[in-house]
Amino acid sequence: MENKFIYQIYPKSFKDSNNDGVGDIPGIIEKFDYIKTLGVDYIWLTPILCSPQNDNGYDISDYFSIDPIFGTIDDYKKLISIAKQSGIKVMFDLVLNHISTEHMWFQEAIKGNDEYIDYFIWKEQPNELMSAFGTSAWSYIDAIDMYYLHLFGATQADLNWHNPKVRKELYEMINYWIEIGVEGFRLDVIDLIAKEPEYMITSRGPKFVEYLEELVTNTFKDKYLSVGECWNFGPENTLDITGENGLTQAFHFSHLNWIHPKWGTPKISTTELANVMNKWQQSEEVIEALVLNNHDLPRLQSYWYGPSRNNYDNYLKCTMLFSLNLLSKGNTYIYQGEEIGLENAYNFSLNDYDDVETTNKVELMRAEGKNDQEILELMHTVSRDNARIPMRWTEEQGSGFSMVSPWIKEGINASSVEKDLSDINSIHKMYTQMIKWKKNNYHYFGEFKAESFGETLKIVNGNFMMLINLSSEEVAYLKPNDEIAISNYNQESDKLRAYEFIVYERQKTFTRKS
Ligand code: TEU
Repeated sequence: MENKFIYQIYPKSFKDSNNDGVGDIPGIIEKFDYIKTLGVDYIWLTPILCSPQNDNGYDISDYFSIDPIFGTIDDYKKLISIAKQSGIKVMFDLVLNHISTEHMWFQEAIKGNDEYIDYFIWKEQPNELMSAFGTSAWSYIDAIDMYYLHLFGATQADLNWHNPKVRKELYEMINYWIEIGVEGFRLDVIDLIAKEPEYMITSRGPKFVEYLEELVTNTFKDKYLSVGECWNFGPENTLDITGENGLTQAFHFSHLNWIHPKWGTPKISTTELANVMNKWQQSEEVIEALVLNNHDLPRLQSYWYGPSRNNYDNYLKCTMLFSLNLLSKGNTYIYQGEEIGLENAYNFSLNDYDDVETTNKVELMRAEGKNDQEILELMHTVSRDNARIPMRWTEEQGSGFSMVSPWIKEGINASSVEKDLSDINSIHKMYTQMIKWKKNNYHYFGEFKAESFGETLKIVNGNFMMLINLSSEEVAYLKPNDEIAISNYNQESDKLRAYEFIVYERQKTFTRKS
Protein backbone atom coordinates (compact mmCIF):
# COMPACT_ATOMS: atom_id res chain seq x y z
CA MET A 1 0.00 0.00 0.00
CA GLU A 2 2.62 2.41 -1.06
CA ASN A 3 2.72 5.17 -3.64
CA LYS A 4 -1.00 5.73 -3.61
CA PHE A 5 -2.49 9.15 -4.19
CA ILE A 6 -5.28 10.29 -1.96
CA TYR A 7 -7.46 13.29 -2.71
CA GLN A 8 -8.93 14.82 0.43
CA ILE A 9 -12.40 16.31 0.11
CA TYR A 10 -13.93 18.66 2.65
CA PRO A 11 -17.54 17.94 1.67
CA LYS A 12 -18.99 21.06 3.23
CA SER A 13 -16.92 23.17 0.85
CA PHE A 14 -16.63 21.04 -2.27
CA LYS A 15 -19.84 21.38 -4.29
CA ASP A 16 -23.35 22.29 -3.21
CA SER A 17 -25.82 20.35 -5.37
CA ASN A 18 -29.08 21.47 -3.75
CA ASN A 19 -28.29 25.13 -3.23
CA ASP A 20 -28.58 25.28 0.52
CA GLY A 21 -25.11 26.82 0.82
CA VAL A 22 -23.47 23.60 2.07
CA GLY A 23 -21.51 21.15 -0.07
CA ASP A 24 -22.85 17.61 -0.18
CA ILE A 25 -22.34 14.06 -1.46
CA PRO A 26 -24.41 14.52 -4.65
CA GLY A 27 -22.11 17.51 -5.30
CA ILE A 28 -19.08 15.21 -5.10
CA ILE A 29 -20.80 12.80 -7.50
CA GLU A 30 -21.49 15.69 -9.87
CA LYS A 31 -17.80 16.56 -9.89
CA PHE A 32 -16.52 13.01 -10.08
CA ASP A 33 -15.24 13.34 -13.64
CA TYR A 34 -13.09 16.22 -12.45
CA ILE A 35 -11.73 14.17 -9.54
CA LYS A 36 -10.80 11.39 -11.95
CA THR A 37 -8.63 13.67 -14.06
CA LEU A 38 -5.95 13.85 -11.37
CA GLY A 39 -5.29 10.13 -11.42
CA VAL A 40 -5.74 9.51 -7.70
CA ASP A 41 -6.39 6.13 -6.09
CA TYR A 42 -8.52 7.21 -3.13
CA ILE A 43 -10.82 9.98 -2.07
CA TRP A 44 -10.92 10.76 1.64
CA LEU A 45 -14.00 12.58 2.84
CA THR A 46 -13.77 14.40 6.17
CA PRO A 47 -16.62 13.36 8.50
CA ILE A 48 -20.07 13.20 6.95
CA LEU A 49 -21.92 11.68 9.91
CA CYS A 50 -24.66 13.38 11.93
CA SER A 51 -23.23 16.25 13.86
CA PRO A 52 -24.18 19.64 15.23
CA GLN A 53 -21.21 20.85 13.14
CA ASN A 54 -19.55 22.79 15.94
CA ASP A 55 -16.27 21.45 14.60
CA ASN A 56 -17.51 20.70 11.10
CA GLY A 57 -18.31 17.04 11.64
CA TYR A 58 -15.47 16.21 14.05
CA ASP A 59 -18.22 16.25 16.66
CA ILE A 60 -20.29 13.22 15.78
CA SER A 61 -23.74 12.76 17.31
CA ASP A 62 -24.61 9.52 15.52
CA TYR A 63 -21.97 7.12 14.23
CA PHE A 64 -24.39 5.27 11.98
CA SER A 65 -26.12 8.01 9.99
CA ILE A 66 -25.07 10.41 7.29
CA ASP A 67 -25.81 14.00 8.25
CA PRO A 68 -28.79 15.15 6.15
CA ILE A 69 -26.86 18.29 5.18
CA PHE A 70 -24.60 15.97 3.16
CA GLY A 71 -27.28 13.68 1.76
CA THR A 72 -28.41 10.13 2.45
CA ILE A 73 -26.87 6.72 2.87
CA ASP A 74 -27.99 5.96 -0.67
CA ASP A 75 -26.03 8.95 -1.94
CA TYR A 76 -23.00 7.66 -0.10
CA LYS A 77 -23.41 4.14 -1.50
CA LYS A 78 -23.79 5.62 -4.95
CA LEU A 79 -20.57 7.58 -4.52
CA ILE A 80 -18.73 4.45 -3.41
CA SER A 81 -19.99 2.53 -6.40
CA ILE A 82 -19.19 5.29 -8.92
CA ALA A 83 -15.72 5.59 -7.45
CA LYS A 84 -15.22 1.85 -7.62
CA GLN A 85 -16.09 1.81 -11.31
CA SER A 86 -13.14 4.14 -11.83
CA GLY A 87 -10.81 2.13 -9.61
CA ILE A 88 -10.99 4.74 -6.84
CA LYS A 89 -11.51 3.76 -3.21
CA VAL A 90 -13.37 5.76 -0.61
CA MET A 91 -11.57 6.52 2.63
CA PHE A 92 -13.60 7.11 5.77
CA ASP A 93 -12.69 9.60 8.50
CA LEU A 94 -12.88 7.89 11.88
CA VAL A 95 -13.30 10.16 14.87
CA LEU A 96 -12.73 7.78 17.75
CA ASN A 97 -11.23 10.00 20.40
CA HIS A 98 -14.32 12.04 21.17
CA ILE A 99 -17.98 12.49 20.31
CA SER A 100 -20.45 15.33 20.34
CA THR A 101 -22.06 16.11 23.67
CA GLU A 102 -25.33 15.70 21.72
CA HIS A 103 -24.57 12.01 21.19
CA MET A 104 -26.96 9.72 23.05
CA TRP A 105 -24.10 8.30 25.17
CA PHE A 106 -23.26 11.69 26.60
CA GLN A 107 -26.89 12.65 27.01
CA GLU A 108 -27.46 9.47 29.02
CA ALA A 109 -24.33 10.11 31.06
CA ILE A 110 -25.41 13.54 32.15
CA LYS A 111 -28.76 12.16 33.21
CA GLY A 112 -26.79 10.13 35.72
CA ASN A 113 -26.92 6.79 33.88
CA ASP A 114 -23.87 4.97 35.35
CA GLU A 115 -23.36 2.75 32.35
CA TYR A 116 -22.78 5.79 30.15
CA ILE A 117 -21.00 7.88 32.74
CA ASP A 118 -18.25 5.32 32.35
CA TYR A 119 -18.06 6.07 28.60
CA PHE A 120 -16.40 9.39 29.43
CA ILE A 121 -13.60 10.75 31.56
CA TRP A 122 -14.48 12.67 34.71
CA LYS A 123 -12.78 14.56 37.46
CA GLU A 124 -14.02 16.23 40.59
CA GLN A 125 -11.61 19.09 40.17
CA PRO A 126 -9.93 20.07 36.89
CA ASN A 127 -6.17 19.91 36.54
CA GLU A 128 -4.00 22.08 34.29
CA LEU A 129 -4.77 20.20 31.05
CA MET A 130 -5.66 22.54 28.20
CA SER A 131 -7.75 21.76 25.14
CA ALA A 132 -6.28 22.12 21.65
CA PHE A 133 -8.64 25.04 21.20
CA GLY A 134 -7.10 27.13 23.95
CA THR A 135 -9.48 26.63 26.88
CA SER A 136 -9.35 24.32 29.90
CA ALA A 137 -9.82 20.70 28.87
CA TRP A 138 -12.46 20.26 31.59
CA SER A 139 -16.06 21.45 31.68
CA TYR A 140 -18.49 21.16 34.54
CA ILE A 141 -21.78 19.28 34.51
CA ASP A 142 -24.07 20.52 37.17
CA ALA A 143 -26.35 17.49 37.31
CA ILE A 144 -23.58 15.14 38.31
CA ASP A 145 -21.27 17.65 39.94
CA MET A 146 -18.19 16.62 37.96
CA TYR A 147 -16.02 17.86 35.13
CA TYR A 148 -15.73 15.90 31.85
CA LEU A 149 -12.63 15.87 29.68
CA HIS A 150 -12.55 17.43 26.23
CA LEU A 151 -9.18 17.75 24.56
CA PHE A 152 -10.88 19.79 21.81
CA GLY A 153 -14.04 21.93 21.97
CA ALA A 154 -16.36 21.84 24.98
CA THR A 155 -18.98 20.07 22.83
CA GLN A 156 -16.50 17.28 21.98
CA ALA A 157 -16.38 14.94 24.96
CA ASP A 158 -13.43 12.53 25.11
CA LEU A 159 -14.35 8.87 25.15
CA ASN A 160 -13.02 6.58 27.86
CA TRP A 161 -11.04 3.99 25.92
CA HIS A 162 -10.18 2.20 29.16
CA ASN A 163 -13.78 0.99 29.16
CA PRO A 164 -13.93 -2.16 26.98
CA LYS A 165 -17.59 -1.49 26.15
CA VAL A 166 -16.65 1.77 24.47
CA ARG A 167 -14.00 0.07 22.40
CA LYS A 168 -16.40 -2.67 21.36
CA GLU A 169 -19.06 -0.16 20.28
CA LEU A 170 -16.48 1.65 18.16
CA TYR A 171 -15.28 -1.53 16.47
CA GLU A 172 -18.86 -2.47 15.61
CA MET A 173 -19.34 0.91 14.07
CA ILE A 174 -16.18 0.59 11.96
CA ASN A 175 -17.28 -2.82 10.74
CA TYR A 176 -20.64 -1.38 9.80
CA TRP A 177 -18.93 1.12 7.46
CA ILE A 178 -16.71 -1.62 6.03
CA GLU A 179 -19.91 -3.49 5.16
CA ILE A 180 -21.19 -0.38 3.41
CA GLY A 181 -18.08 -0.46 1.24
CA VAL A 182 -15.44 1.94 2.53
CA GLU A 183 -11.90 0.80 1.75
CA GLY A 184 -9.62 3.15 3.62
CA PHE A 185 -9.46 4.89 6.97
CA ARG A 186 -8.09 8.15 8.30
CA LEU A 187 -8.02 8.07 12.07
CA ASP A 188 -8.48 11.44 13.69
CA VAL A 189 -6.03 12.27 16.54
CA ILE A 190 -5.50 8.57 17.08
CA ASP A 191 -2.48 9.09 19.34
CA LEU A 192 -4.78 10.53 22.02
CA ILE A 193 -7.04 7.53 22.63
CA ALA A 194 -5.09 6.05 25.55
CA LYS A 195 -4.64 9.30 27.46
CA GLU A 196 -4.07 9.38 31.21
CA PRO A 197 -5.23 12.88 32.08
CA GLU A 198 -4.60 12.28 35.78
CA TYR A 199 -0.89 12.22 34.92
CA MET A 200 -1.15 14.92 32.24
CA ILE A 201 -0.46 12.27 29.56
CA THR A 202 -2.42 12.82 26.36
CA SER A 203 -0.43 11.48 23.38
CA ARG A 204 0.51 7.77 23.21
CA GLY A 205 -0.47 6.80 26.74
CA PRO A 206 0.89 3.54 28.22
CA LYS A 207 -1.93 1.46 26.70
CA PHE A 208 -1.81 3.08 23.28
CA VAL A 209 -0.21 0.22 21.35
CA GLU A 210 -2.45 -2.35 23.00
CA TYR A 211 -5.62 -0.43 22.12
CA LEU A 212 -4.51 0.36 18.61
CA GLU A 213 -3.65 -3.26 17.90
CA GLU A 214 -6.95 -4.39 19.32
CA LEU A 215 -8.76 -1.87 17.13
CA VAL A 216 -6.97 -2.92 13.97
CA THR A 217 -7.32 -6.64 14.67
CA ASN A 218 -11.05 -6.34 15.28
CA THR A 219 -11.79 -4.24 12.25
CA PHE A 220 -9.87 -3.50 9.05
CA LYS A 221 -6.69 -5.49 9.84
CA ASP A 222 -4.15 -4.91 7.06
CA LYS A 223 -6.80 -5.14 4.38
CA TYR A 224 -7.18 -1.42 3.86
CA LEU A 225 -5.00 1.64 3.74
CA SER A 226 -5.14 3.33 7.14
CA VAL A 227 -3.55 6.59 8.18
CA GLY A 228 -3.39 7.95 11.68
CA GLU A 229 -3.33 11.64 12.44
CA CYS A 230 -0.59 12.34 14.97
CA TRP A 231 0.93 15.66 15.83
CA ASN A 232 3.90 14.89 18.03
CA PHE A 233 5.89 11.89 16.97
CA GLY A 234 8.95 10.98 14.95
CA PRO A 235 10.33 8.01 13.02
CA GLU A 236 11.79 6.76 16.29
CA ASN A 237 8.34 5.92 17.61
CA THR A 238 6.60 5.18 14.33
CA LEU A 239 6.40 1.50 15.22
CA ASP A 240 4.00 2.34 18.03
CA ILE A 241 1.60 3.27 15.29
CA THR A 242 2.62 1.26 12.26
CA GLY A 243 4.07 -1.87 13.84
CA GLU A 244 2.62 -5.32 13.40
CA ASN A 245 -1.18 -5.03 13.70
CA GLY A 246 -0.85 -1.28 13.44
CA LEU A 247 -1.83 1.28 10.82
CA THR A 248 -0.31 1.64 7.37
CA GLN A 249 1.07 5.05 8.18
CA ALA A 250 0.63 8.30 10.07
CA PHE A 251 0.82 11.98 9.29
CA HIS A 252 3.53 13.83 11.15
CA PHE A 253 3.62 17.43 9.84
CA SER A 254 7.17 18.08 11.07
CA HIS A 255 8.41 19.17 7.62
CA LEU A 256 5.78 21.90 7.79
CA ASN A 257 7.11 22.92 11.20
CA TRP A 258 3.61 22.39 12.38
CA ILE A 259 3.97 21.36 15.95
CA HIS A 260 1.75 22.36 18.83
CA PRO A 261 1.28 25.08 19.81
CA LYS A 262 0.66 26.24 16.26
CA TRP A 263 0.38 29.98 16.71
CA GLY A 264 3.36 31.84 15.36
CA THR A 265 5.57 28.94 14.23
CA PRO A 266 8.03 30.12 11.56
CA LYS A 267 8.66 28.49 8.19
CA ILE A 268 11.09 25.63 8.49
CA SER A 269 14.60 26.42 7.20
CA THR A 270 15.78 24.59 4.09
CA THR A 271 18.54 22.92 6.09
CA GLU A 272 16.05 21.68 8.63
CA LEU A 273 13.73 20.57 5.84
CA ALA A 274 16.49 18.41 4.38
CA ASN A 275 17.13 16.94 7.84
CA VAL A 276 13.49 16.14 8.41
CA MET A 277 13.14 14.55 4.97
CA ASN A 278 16.21 12.39 5.52
CA LYS A 279 15.04 11.35 8.94
CA TRP A 280 11.72 10.05 7.61
CA GLN A 281 12.78 8.82 4.20
CA GLN A 282 15.87 6.97 5.36
CA SER A 283 13.98 5.09 8.04
CA GLU A 284 13.34 1.55 6.82
CA GLU A 285 10.13 1.18 8.81
CA VAL A 286 8.38 4.28 7.58
CA ILE A 287 5.86 4.48 4.76
CA GLU A 288 5.50 8.21 4.88
CA ALA A 289 2.14 9.99 4.57
CA LEU A 290 3.31 12.82 2.34
CA VAL A 291 1.22 15.90 2.89
CA LEU A 292 1.43 19.63 2.25
CA ASN A 293 -2.11 20.78 2.90
CA ASN A 294 -5.25 19.75 4.73
CA HIS A 295 -8.35 21.26 6.29
CA ASP A 296 -6.48 22.19 9.48
CA LEU A 297 -3.65 24.06 7.83
CA PRO A 298 -3.43 27.29 5.89
CA ARG A 299 -2.47 26.91 2.23
CA LEU A 300 1.21 26.09 2.23
CA GLN A 301 2.30 28.53 -0.48
CA SER A 302 0.52 31.31 1.42
CA TYR A 303 1.88 30.26 4.80
CA TRP A 304 5.46 30.10 3.58
CA TYR A 305 5.47 32.93 1.05
CA GLY A 306 2.44 35.20 1.60
CA PRO A 307 0.05 36.29 -1.17
CA SER A 308 1.10 35.43 -4.72
CA ARG A 309 2.11 38.18 -7.12
CA ASN A 310 0.24 36.68 -10.07
CA ASN A 311 -0.93 33.34 -11.46
CA TYR A 312 2.45 32.38 -12.75
CA ASP A 313 4.12 33.08 -9.41
CA ASN A 314 1.45 30.92 -7.76
CA TYR A 315 1.95 28.18 -10.36
CA LEU A 316 5.68 28.08 -9.69
CA LYS A 317 5.34 27.98 -5.92
CA CYS A 318 2.62 25.33 -5.90
CA THR A 319 4.30 22.97 -8.32
CA MET A 320 7.67 23.44 -6.61
CA LEU A 321 6.11 22.60 -3.24
CA PHE A 322 4.47 19.50 -4.69
CA SER A 323 7.86 18.43 -5.98
CA LEU A 324 8.92 17.98 -2.35
CA ASN A 325 6.87 14.76 -2.55
CA LEU A 326 8.15 13.63 -5.89
CA LEU A 327 11.17 11.52 -4.96
CA SER A 328 9.87 10.44 -1.56
CA LYS A 329 8.51 7.01 -0.81
CA GLY A 330 5.06 6.75 0.71
CA ASN A 331 1.54 7.83 -0.17
CA THR A 332 0.72 11.35 -1.25
CA TYR A 333 -2.25 13.27 0.13
CA ILE A 334 -3.64 16.18 -1.87
CA TYR A 335 -6.18 18.51 -0.35
CA GLN A 336 -9.01 19.91 -2.47
CA GLY A 337 -8.03 23.15 -4.15
CA GLU A 338 -4.31 22.46 -3.74
CA GLU A 339 -4.24 21.14 -7.30
CA ILE A 340 -5.46 24.49 -8.63
CA GLY A 341 -3.42 26.61 -6.23
CA LEU A 342 -6.11 28.07 -3.98
CA GLU A 343 -4.56 30.59 -1.63
CA ASN A 344 -5.37 31.76 1.88
CA ALA A 345 -8.56 33.76 2.39
CA TYR A 346 -6.96 37.18 2.51
CA ASN A 347 -10.35 38.82 2.00
CA PHE A 348 -11.67 37.65 5.40
CA SER A 349 -12.33 40.08 8.20
CA LEU A 350 -12.51 38.85 11.78
CA ASN A 351 -16.30 38.45 11.57
CA ASP A 352 -16.00 36.06 8.63
CA TYR A 353 -14.25 33.28 10.55
CA ASP A 354 -16.34 30.27 11.43
CA ASP A 355 -13.78 27.81 12.79
CA VAL A 356 -14.01 27.12 16.53
CA GLU A 357 -10.22 27.08 16.91
CA THR A 358 -9.95 30.48 15.21
CA THR A 359 -12.82 32.16 17.02
CA ASN A 360 -11.59 30.91 20.41
CA LYS A 361 -8.14 32.23 19.64
CA VAL A 362 -9.51 35.61 18.55
CA GLU A 363 -11.27 35.95 21.90
CA LEU A 364 -8.17 34.90 23.84
CA MET A 365 -5.99 37.37 21.98
CA ARG A 366 -8.46 40.18 22.51
CA ALA A 367 -8.45 39.37 26.21
CA GLU A 368 -4.65 39.61 26.14
CA GLY A 369 -5.02 43.13 24.76
CA LYS A 370 -3.97 42.43 21.16
CA ASN A 371 -5.56 44.72 18.61
CA ASP A 372 -7.86 43.44 15.88
CA GLN A 373 -5.52 44.32 13.04
CA GLU A 374 -2.74 42.26 14.57
CA ILE A 375 -5.13 39.36 15.19
CA LEU A 376 -6.44 39.52 11.63
CA GLU A 377 -2.94 39.39 10.19
CA LEU A 378 -2.24 36.26 12.19
CA MET A 379 -5.51 34.66 11.03
CA HIS A 380 -4.75 35.52 7.40
CA THR A 381 -1.58 33.49 7.88
CA VAL A 382 -2.65 30.51 9.98
CA SER A 383 -6.41 30.14 10.48
CA ARG A 384 -7.89 26.79 9.46
CA ASP A 385 -10.62 28.63 7.55
CA ASN A 386 -7.99 29.58 4.97
CA ALA A 387 -8.34 26.04 3.67
CA ARG A 388 -12.09 25.77 4.17
CA ILE A 389 -13.41 28.36 1.73
CA PRO A 390 -15.68 26.94 -0.97
CA MET A 391 -13.91 25.19 -3.81
CA ARG A 392 -13.54 27.60 -6.70
CA TRP A 393 -14.97 25.95 -9.78
CA THR A 394 -15.53 29.05 -11.83
CA GLU A 395 -14.66 32.72 -11.81
CA GLU A 396 -18.27 33.76 -11.25
CA GLN A 397 -19.79 35.11 -8.08
CA GLY A 398 -20.50 31.97 -6.02
CA SER A 399 -17.40 30.26 -7.47
CA GLY A 400 -19.66 27.72 -9.18
CA PHE A 401 -19.94 26.18 -5.72
CA SER A 402 -23.49 27.22 -4.95
CA MET A 403 -26.21 29.52 -6.25
CA VAL A 404 -26.83 30.87 -2.76
CA SER A 405 -24.61 32.44 -0.17
CA PRO A 406 -22.30 29.67 1.10
CA TRP A 407 -21.95 28.59 4.75
CA ILE A 408 -18.53 30.23 4.79
CA LYS A 409 -17.46 33.26 2.82
CA GLU A 410 -15.89 32.78 -0.59
CA GLY A 411 -12.20 33.40 -0.96
CA ILE A 412 -10.71 35.83 -3.45
CA ASN A 413 -8.08 33.74 -5.04
CA ALA A 414 -5.58 33.66 -7.82
CA SER A 415 -7.28 30.63 -9.19
CA SER A 416 -10.30 28.50 -10.03
CA VAL A 417 -10.70 25.21 -11.86
CA GLU A 418 -12.01 27.07 -14.90
CA LYS A 419 -9.15 29.54 -14.94
CA ASP A 420 -6.38 27.13 -14.06
CA LEU A 421 -7.32 24.54 -16.66
CA SER A 422 -7.31 27.14 -19.40
CA ASP A 423 -3.96 28.54 -18.33
CA ILE A 424 -0.89 27.54 -20.28
CA ASN A 425 0.84 27.12 -16.92
CA SER A 426 -1.83 25.05 -15.26
CA ILE A 427 -1.13 23.81 -11.74
CA HIS A 428 -3.64 21.02 -12.24
CA LYS A 429 -1.97 19.82 -15.41
CA MET A 430 1.44 19.87 -13.76
CA TYR A 431 0.10 17.98 -10.74
CA THR A 432 -1.39 15.38 -13.07
CA GLN A 433 1.91 15.00 -14.88
CA MET A 434 3.83 14.70 -11.63
CA ILE A 435 1.46 12.05 -10.28
CA LYS A 436 1.79 10.09 -13.48
CA TRP A 437 5.55 10.47 -13.48
CA LYS A 438 5.84 9.21 -9.92
CA LYS A 439 3.58 6.24 -10.65
CA ASN A 440 5.70 5.32 -13.67
CA ASN A 441 9.05 5.71 -11.99
CA TYR A 442 8.50 4.62 -8.40
CA HIS A 443 9.90 1.17 -9.05
CA TYR A 444 13.24 2.73 -9.81
CA PHE A 445 13.54 4.58 -6.51
CA GLY A 446 16.41 3.55 -4.27
CA GLU A 447 18.45 5.30 -1.60
CA PHE A 448 17.13 8.72 -0.61
CA LYS A 449 19.30 11.64 0.31
CA ALA A 450 18.47 15.34 0.65
CA GLU A 451 21.06 18.11 1.01
CA SER A 452 20.61 21.85 1.26
CA PHE A 453 22.67 24.62 -0.30
CA GLY A 454 21.25 27.93 0.82
CA GLU A 455 17.65 27.88 -0.35
CA THR A 456 18.28 25.04 -2.78
CA LEU A 457 17.51 21.41 -2.04
CA LYS A 458 19.24 18.61 -3.83
CA ILE A 459 17.49 15.30 -3.54
CA VAL A 460 18.92 12.09 -4.86
CA ASN A 461 16.91 8.91 -5.09
CA GLY A 462 18.30 5.94 -7.01
CA ASN A 463 19.10 7.18 -10.49
CA PHE A 464 17.13 10.38 -10.09
CA MET A 465 18.44 13.70 -8.91
CA MET A 466 16.23 16.69 -8.24
CA LEU A 467 17.12 20.31 -7.65
CA ILE A 468 14.55 22.51 -5.97
CA ASN A 469 14.87 26.25 -5.57
CA LEU A 470 12.73 27.21 -2.58
CA SER A 471 13.22 30.91 -3.12
CA SER A 472 12.41 33.59 -5.69
CA GLU A 473 16.12 34.35 -6.18
CA GLU A 474 17.94 32.85 -9.14
CA VAL A 475 20.93 30.73 -8.23
CA ALA A 476 23.86 29.51 -10.24
CA TYR A 477 24.21 25.75 -10.48
CA LEU A 478 26.33 23.19 -12.18
CA LYS A 479 24.17 21.74 -14.93
CA PRO A 480 24.41 17.95 -14.98
CA ASN A 481 24.75 16.14 -18.28
CA ASP A 482 21.81 13.97 -17.54
CA GLU A 483 18.45 14.14 -19.18
CA ILE A 484 15.65 16.18 -17.65
CA ALA A 485 12.81 13.90 -16.62
CA ILE A 486 10.35 16.50 -15.38
CA SER A 487 10.41 20.17 -14.41
CA ASN A 488 8.04 23.10 -13.83
CA TYR A 489 9.88 25.24 -16.44
CA ASN A 490 9.79 24.51 -20.16
CA GLN A 491 13.23 25.62 -21.19
CA GLU A 492 16.55 24.98 -19.53
CA SER A 493 18.59 27.87 -18.22
CA ASP A 494 22.06 28.45 -16.79
CA LYS A 495 20.52 29.48 -13.52
CA LEU A 496 18.07 27.75 -11.28
CA ARG A 497 15.13 30.16 -11.51
CA ALA A 498 12.48 31.24 -9.00
CA TYR A 499 10.84 28.17 -7.43
CA GLU A 500 12.21 25.91 -10.14
CA PHE A 501 12.37 22.19 -9.72
CA ILE A 502 14.14 19.85 -12.14
CA VAL A 503 14.40 16.10 -11.96
CA TYR A 504 17.32 14.57 -13.84
CA GLU A 505 17.49 10.97 -14.78
CA ARG A 506 20.90 9.43 -15.05
CA GLN A 507 21.19 7.33 -18.18
CA LYS A 508 22.62 4.38 -16.33
CA THR A 509 21.68 0.80 -15.86
CA PHE A 510 18.62 0.69 -13.71
CA THR A 511 18.10 -1.89 -11.12
CA ARG A 512 14.43 -2.38 -10.78
CA LYS A 513 13.25 -2.56 -7.17
CA SER A 514 11.18 -5.69 -6.63
O1 TEU B 1 -7.19 17.71 14.23
C1 TEU B 1 -6.34 17.47 15.33
C2 TEU B 1 -5.63 18.58 15.86
O2 TEU B 1 -4.78 18.39 16.71
C3 TEU B 1 -6.03 19.93 15.42
O3 TEU B 1 -6.55 20.56 16.53
C4 TEU B 1 -4.89 20.65 14.95
O4 TEU B 1 -3.93 20.73 15.92
C5 TEU B 1 -5.28 22.03 14.64
O5 TEU B 1 -6.34 21.99 13.77
C6 TEU B 1 -4.15 22.75 14.00
O6 TEU B 1 -4.59 24.00 13.73
C7 TEU B 1 -8.25 16.86 14.04
C8 TEU B 1 -9.09 17.32 12.87
O7 TEU B 1 -8.34 17.22 11.70
C9 TEU B 1 -9.59 18.69 13.16
O8 TEU B 1 -10.28 19.25 12.09
C10 TEU B 1 -10.47 18.61 14.39
O9 TEU B 1 -10.84 19.89 14.79
C11 TEU B 1 -9.77 17.91 15.55
O10 TEU B 1 -9.07 16.74 15.16
C12 TEU B 1 -10.77 17.48 16.56
O11 TEU B 1 -11.49 16.40 16.07
